[in-house]
Amino acid sequence: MKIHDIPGFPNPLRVRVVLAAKGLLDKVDFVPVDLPGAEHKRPPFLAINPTGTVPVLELDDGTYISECTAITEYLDNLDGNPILTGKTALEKAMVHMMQKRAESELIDAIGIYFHHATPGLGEALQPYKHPEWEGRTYWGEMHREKALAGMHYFDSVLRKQPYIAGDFFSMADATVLGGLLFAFYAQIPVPSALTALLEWKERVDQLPAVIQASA
Ligand code: GTS
Repeated sequence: MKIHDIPGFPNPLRVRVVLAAKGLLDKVDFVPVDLPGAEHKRPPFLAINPTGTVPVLELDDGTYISECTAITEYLDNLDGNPILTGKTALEKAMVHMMQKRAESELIDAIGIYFHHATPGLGEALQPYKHPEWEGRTYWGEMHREKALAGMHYFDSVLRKQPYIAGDFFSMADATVLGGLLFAFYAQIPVPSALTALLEWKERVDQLPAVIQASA
């Protein structure tokens, strides 16, 4: 298997955590994609993922799977023992619900803020984001506020349970982790009052899968 991604970036981290948790890190080859150079917006990459984003999983038979959730489902179920996407009907529903919230209320909102209200990854990519770039956009700024509201929401969730979707580390935790990495790059600090979210971050940063994925 191959993973097309770029190390140290937020959405790629989500899948690297999954690979580490499943003991698959050394079973894949990583193919670097030049995001600052806008390689992912040109035809050869768009042929493998029309949405022009990383990560993408390439299987040995030539199948390409994009979207972190789809990649996670595949990897988590390969050995018939899903540990990140839920085992029971209720667990699966909770993981998917919280995972979707982690995307829409946090990591995707930060991505919009980063690419549309800041210079983002630089000049090569900017034409694909905001051709009339002159500065911050109201739309981009709104998503900074949305991401902050998302942080407050996940803090409230973590005041009641140890992990984002319940009592085990799941795909939803990996998404929030990627979101907070993105928040760091986008310079949106987690407010100090969000002690449950900050404590969760310290705790999951110590998990072997997260340490291995971030190495
Ligand atoms: N929903 C997608 C997924 O789950 O895979 C999101 C993927 C995504 O946005 N990836 C980012 C990307 O390719 C990488 S990162 O910024 O999170 O590190 N961005 C490129 C771009 O041009 O927006």
